Amino acid sequence: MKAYSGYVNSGKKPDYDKNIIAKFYIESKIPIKKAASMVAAESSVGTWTEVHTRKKALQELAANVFEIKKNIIKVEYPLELFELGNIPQLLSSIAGNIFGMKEVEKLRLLDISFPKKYVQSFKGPKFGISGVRNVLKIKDRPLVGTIIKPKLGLNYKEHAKVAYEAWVGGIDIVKDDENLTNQKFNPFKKRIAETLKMMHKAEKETCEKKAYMPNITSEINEALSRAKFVKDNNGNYIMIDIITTGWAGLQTIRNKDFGLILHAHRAGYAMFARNPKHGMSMPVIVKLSRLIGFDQLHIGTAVGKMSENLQEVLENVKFCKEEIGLKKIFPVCSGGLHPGHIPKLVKYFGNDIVIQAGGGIHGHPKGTKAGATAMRQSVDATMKNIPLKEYAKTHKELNEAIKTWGVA
Ligand code: CAP
Ligand code: MG
Repeated sequence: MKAYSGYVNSGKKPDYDKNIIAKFYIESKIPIKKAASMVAAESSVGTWTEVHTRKKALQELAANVFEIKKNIIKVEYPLELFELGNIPQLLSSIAGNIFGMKEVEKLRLLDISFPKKYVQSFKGPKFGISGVRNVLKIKDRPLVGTIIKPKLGLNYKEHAKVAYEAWVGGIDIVKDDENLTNQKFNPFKKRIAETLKMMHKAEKETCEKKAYMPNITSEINEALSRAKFVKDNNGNYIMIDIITTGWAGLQTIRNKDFGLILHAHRAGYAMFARNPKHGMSMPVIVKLSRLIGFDQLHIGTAVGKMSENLQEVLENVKFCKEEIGLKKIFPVCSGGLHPGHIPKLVKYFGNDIVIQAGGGIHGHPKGTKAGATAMRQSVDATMKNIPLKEYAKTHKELNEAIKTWGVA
């Protein structure tokens, strides 16, 4: 092994039970085998030139490229390279310098598989799908949520009132939008206190459990104190923008173990996840979020306003639920959705999903409460296998929604 060479050995069988295995897409002007060796070297123990300080022992810590199939490479990383329980360090290795190397023109981290010992060094989801269903007392139908719109600008009383309308209309979960935190026009503490008051009022009137996801995104100590405020005010969820908060911050929040359901908003993920030939795939973000311990995560819709196609969203859903020694987490479908989308979403992704609509509820011709009712009616029709247009004949709010946006 010299400088960047000698990190490719397809004869060495990987040990998936013991080590971390990463799968990359790679493009380079130099031969792929050489570029792959550079990636494995730079992301484990190597650098561009031989160093006299190299010890023989380094051999055991060196990453190994064990498979090259056209532009797809698989690299085995000895687990000892990593600090257990430390996501930032993991990513500084296998999602760090290698993305900026001159010779490596395109690189995408497609998937990572973790051995049990690494998975067990994280808290993982506290609730997961079954735990969230227990809290909300919703046995098997999809959960329905809304995002208060307009995303910014309402004052805290208006915010709470819109939330109340959505809850009494039939929505289970109300969330803050990704860029609403603690602005002058809607201070965090006033919003949370007032909106939780409205939530408890709606629960009494509907005899249904309701949920509110306040957005605590901010400098991490402030985020922690906001989470504590939600807990002290009998909240049941918190929502965090995971990309702008950063992986270290997410671990801090989870490790505090507030006993609140954690909802992961992924605003900004597309900066590095959207280009199919460069960056980090959404499945990797799903796995990292599960390791850290989120209970719910936005994963796309395939039918709404965001860019992912059906194949991509199905893969994201698969990684929310695959058996990796952690609780399964709720895939959240959101973005450009309305009541007419629900049958297709359930057909594609099953009942264990959270379906959220912002404009698709608050844009209903008869307002928020009717929009919420239309969403619930669409879920009810889907659960009874009744075509929406049929069900709409006897459910006016759904009928008005279909007239406005149609059935997908
Ligand atoms: C949806 C939303 C969500 C997006 C995020 C928005 O509002 O509140 O942030 O769903 O996208 O601000 O766009 P609408 P993703 O229902 O009015 O579209 O879930 O793909 O991360
Ligand atoms: Mg939003």
